[in-house]
Amino acid sequence: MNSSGIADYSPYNEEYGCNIFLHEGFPLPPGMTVKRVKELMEFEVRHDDVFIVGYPKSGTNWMQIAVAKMSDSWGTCKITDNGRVPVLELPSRPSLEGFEKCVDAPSPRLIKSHLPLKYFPPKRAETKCKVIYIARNPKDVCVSWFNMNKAFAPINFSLTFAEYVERFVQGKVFYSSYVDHVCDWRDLGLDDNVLHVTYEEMKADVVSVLRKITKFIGKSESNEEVAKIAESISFEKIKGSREQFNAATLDEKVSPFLRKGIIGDWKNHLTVAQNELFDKEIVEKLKQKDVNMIFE
Ligand code: PPS
Repeated sequence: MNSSGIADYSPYNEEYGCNIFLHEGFPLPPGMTVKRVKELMEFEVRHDDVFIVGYPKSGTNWMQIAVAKMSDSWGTCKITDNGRVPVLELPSRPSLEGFEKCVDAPSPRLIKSHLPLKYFPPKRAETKCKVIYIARNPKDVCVSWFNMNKAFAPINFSLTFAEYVERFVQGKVFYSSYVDHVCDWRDLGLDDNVLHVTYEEMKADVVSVLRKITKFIGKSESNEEVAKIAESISFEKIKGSREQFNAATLDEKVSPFLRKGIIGDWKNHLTVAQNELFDKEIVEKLKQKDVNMIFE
């Protein structure tokens, strides 16, 4: 293990342009291991667990801060050093609460994950646990994630934006294909205890989304309390309290973790050709599955 906590057994991979852990060819973040995958397959999901799940850079931290504020009794937040929500699949390290904190935590647990359905603990389906799945349009996700990869020194990221876009549309990035991630989770609905929300909905009307969530997780927040939470998690407010975020050690001079927080930043980055590639390889495939995203 090197000083960053990134495992040495996730070596640099030329094709991916960074350190990466490939599980039977499937790209997972460095720090994950064969042992961790096995642990996830056996992870004891509890009936009162609430999971926040989303492809990276979809607004999962924003969501976790909101949901954490909906109750004082989340066991996971209590046992973390600073009340943050642990990330299921990642190893705990000084800058990030991970798997070990999830296992140890008393109920009810609030847990975050970026895992695609096929790596998510299968015991989910046997319990009444709840999953809030947050999706964000893939063009903004790609821009946001490129910037985070650049700022995360331990992964030795070496790609230009153009090279990253090519890999993103092919699913050759951490957690693999955006389309598969969103569509596989989208196959599950309220009957499976999965609530779907989007980053763009949160931007348009955060109060409505939070009301939907309180109902879903069975909290009886008043309209006034929901409005108060909404106000306290605005981009400007939480940018000023970075410690609430469970994010890896980033060189924030390269790119801040709370970067822009807007819809449509992709327009400042994608060329016409790259935009067409996105439309062909991602947007069309999503539409075929009835998944329509908001891009501006
Ligand atoms: S991570 O690292 O994968 O867990 O990132 P995640 O938290 O899922 O997504 C990070 C992006 O969400 C933006 N963000 C917000 N946008 C609007 N309002 C609020 N309150 C907010 N909080 C976080 C964050 O800035 C990242 O997007 P970009 O486009 O990079 O700014």
